[in-house]
Amino acid sequence: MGTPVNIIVGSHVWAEDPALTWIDGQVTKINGQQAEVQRSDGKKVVTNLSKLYPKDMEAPAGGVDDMTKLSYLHEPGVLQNLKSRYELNEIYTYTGNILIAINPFQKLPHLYNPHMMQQYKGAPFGELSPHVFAVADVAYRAMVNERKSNSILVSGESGAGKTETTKMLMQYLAFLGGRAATEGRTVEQQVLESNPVLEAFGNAKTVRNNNSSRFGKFVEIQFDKQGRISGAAIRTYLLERSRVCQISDPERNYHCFYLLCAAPKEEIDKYKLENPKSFHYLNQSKCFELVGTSDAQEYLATRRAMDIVGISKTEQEAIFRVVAAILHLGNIDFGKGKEIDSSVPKDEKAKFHLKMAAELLMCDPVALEDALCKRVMITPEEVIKRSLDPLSAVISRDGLAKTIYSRLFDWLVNKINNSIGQDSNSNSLIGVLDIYGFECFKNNSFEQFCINFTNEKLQQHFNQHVFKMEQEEYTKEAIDWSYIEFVDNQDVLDLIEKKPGGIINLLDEACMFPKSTHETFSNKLYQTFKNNKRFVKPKLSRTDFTILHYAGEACNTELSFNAGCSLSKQTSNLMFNKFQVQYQSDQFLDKNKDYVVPEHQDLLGASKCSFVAGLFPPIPEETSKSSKFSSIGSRFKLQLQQLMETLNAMEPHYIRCVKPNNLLKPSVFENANIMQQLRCGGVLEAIRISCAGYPTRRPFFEFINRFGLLAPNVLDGNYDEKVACTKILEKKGLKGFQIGKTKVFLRAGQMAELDARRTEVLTTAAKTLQRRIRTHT
Ligand code: AD9
Ligand code: MG
Repeated sequence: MGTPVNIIVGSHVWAEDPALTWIDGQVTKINGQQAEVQRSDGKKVVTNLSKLYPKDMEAPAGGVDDMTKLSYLHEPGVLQNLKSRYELNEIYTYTGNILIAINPFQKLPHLYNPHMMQQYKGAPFGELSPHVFAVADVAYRAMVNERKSNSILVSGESGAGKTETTKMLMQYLAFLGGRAATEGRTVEQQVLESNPVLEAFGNAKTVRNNNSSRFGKFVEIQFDKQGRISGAAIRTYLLERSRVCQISDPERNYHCFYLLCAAPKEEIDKYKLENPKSFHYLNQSKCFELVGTSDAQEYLATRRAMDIVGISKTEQEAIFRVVAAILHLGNIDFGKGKEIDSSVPKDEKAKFHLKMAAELLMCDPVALEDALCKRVMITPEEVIKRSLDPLSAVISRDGLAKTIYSRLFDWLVNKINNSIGQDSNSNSLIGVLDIYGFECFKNNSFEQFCINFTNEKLQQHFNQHVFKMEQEEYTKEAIDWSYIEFVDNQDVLDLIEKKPGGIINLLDEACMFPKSTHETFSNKLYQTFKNNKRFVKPKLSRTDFTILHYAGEACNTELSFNAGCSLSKQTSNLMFNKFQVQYQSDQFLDKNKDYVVPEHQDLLGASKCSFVAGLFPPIPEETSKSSKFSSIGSRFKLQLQQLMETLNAMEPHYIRCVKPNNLLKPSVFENANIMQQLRCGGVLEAIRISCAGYPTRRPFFEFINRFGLLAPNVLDGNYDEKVACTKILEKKGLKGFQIGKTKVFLRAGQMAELDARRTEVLTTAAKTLQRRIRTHT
């Protein structure tokens, strides 16, 4: 599809530029398909006409608050709009019903104060400036009025602002659904305070974000019949376990470790803690402090939040004791033992840390040493104790640390859920999803595989909702509609999760077969998927594999849509290969195995501290025999399936967070970077839909009930509903609407227009009535 408006000499246009993505200019000459453009930076270029986009010279300087209001809807127009708004600190913009939020990387308190909340309460969507509060308000009102559950899905890449957005949503929902100040802790307070607790244990500084969530989260807030918060459930997904033992500069381990090292002196003394620099799990990176935050203060704040969510002082003591134990555990170095291939704590220092770890975990130090340095082998003939060499002992130690930590995190989530309480009577929920976006790094392992799998799932949900629902509805109603094609990602999902034969399934098989290696696993993948369009074996590797993910592709397809909108692939050759993610398979097998060494299980299950022992409940006989291995991949797949089922029963609202730069700095707007995110998040697709479609629809009778008073004579005697609706609309001079089989379909903004007319009529009628009453009395 070509450009929407003819480009002639003198036209103001956007031209492609490798560095800036687009730059504006004016056409000075046209020769066949070639145009000469005088760019605003002084350069003159010759380019193909089809690569130019008209620039809207009438566009308001400060941009428009909804992309669907742009006169020329194309990629440069969208980008320019976001940019001009961002310069004025207008970080929110709608695309129809989707909210785009660009991270300001600076505090904007005026946006989130109680006065703002009050303003958004009950305000019609679109009346006030775009805002997260407006999205939460729509979800809340839909829930109260229609008794239907709603979900708000927040997505975006690392550091884009998902978690901050989620917190704001929760704050606003607590404001709407909170109770008048009552004695003690309220449910909404507990819901809000669960955030700092989970962040202390599940967030860490990464290269991309100083407070990066290393787990996915779905919070379901339950409401009673009066619309008051009556309970909540928090589900978490896939905490990054490797971080506990392994970090690289300039990242940090989970916040809680540093917070504890900055705790008041009594605690430091009690746990024999020192400077974070002295702990192996922390000093693999040179970064110990976060600029602008005080770990000592955060420690106290976390403790306070724990009080509020209902974690008792005794439990808090046990939690931090376990955190301290993990730090000591990490400092147990091993040296060679007397026997061949055996290991012992290396020196006095290692022995001290072993003793400390055992003391804090309240287990026997000799048993701890054995659990780290030895393995029990059960053969049909006998039970043998085998020694581990120092390297294997380190792996064993790190395995123990990771298991303890992830169990601790799960305990916290469980505790918070139990303490807030579930309202089993509630059938009105608002679910808020804060989950990692697509990831593609230099090295991509099992974690990226799972994260990208999640995003494929969510992308399908988004597609199905935005695209399929629209199409199905239009088809059902026999509406004249130029069909929008979209690329379905079912094939990528099949590749990953199909049973039998998908990657997760093959990985599980490999994990169950003792002789498998990552080479045999990769070979199996190559054979199985050699003809799969979504799967590539990279030329220069014998164990990597590449998946062609959905994200980039959607924009590679030329789409057709109604006049007035123009977005096509012609300018979309930027950075697509980002979503051909190449995975390194070498750790897939290990990372997929959720297997607690029986020695570790026995050791901690026998801890004298009931909290620690509780983290390692006895495994039922049958399961311990039948399946030594439980698959993280399959469990995650199941969790995602459940999440999708939950989401499918809810009315979704989407917030797309965008990270304007990788410097994490305010006021830096990187064009190509942002464009890429808009493409991958489906924002451009959604714009097409919004613009081409009919966002508002009402059944005939509802429409007549509401707007019949605009043309009372149409409703005289026996009337045909469909004809009546048409007449009402025509009488008000509206154009471009569609009449389906059972419903009226309105273009964006038309509903508001009709509502305004209706308000006018009602006000006039009320005044007349008042006047009559006055003259009578
Ligand atoms: V990750 O996938 O968990 O690594 P998120 O969650 O998308 O990531 P986060 O919400 O943590 O990003 O935001 C990153 C940082 O951006 C925050 O720590 C804030 O410093 C900053 N931020 C984000 N949103 C806002 C905002 N609305 N106002 C001010 C913000 N600062
Ligand atoms: Mg986050």
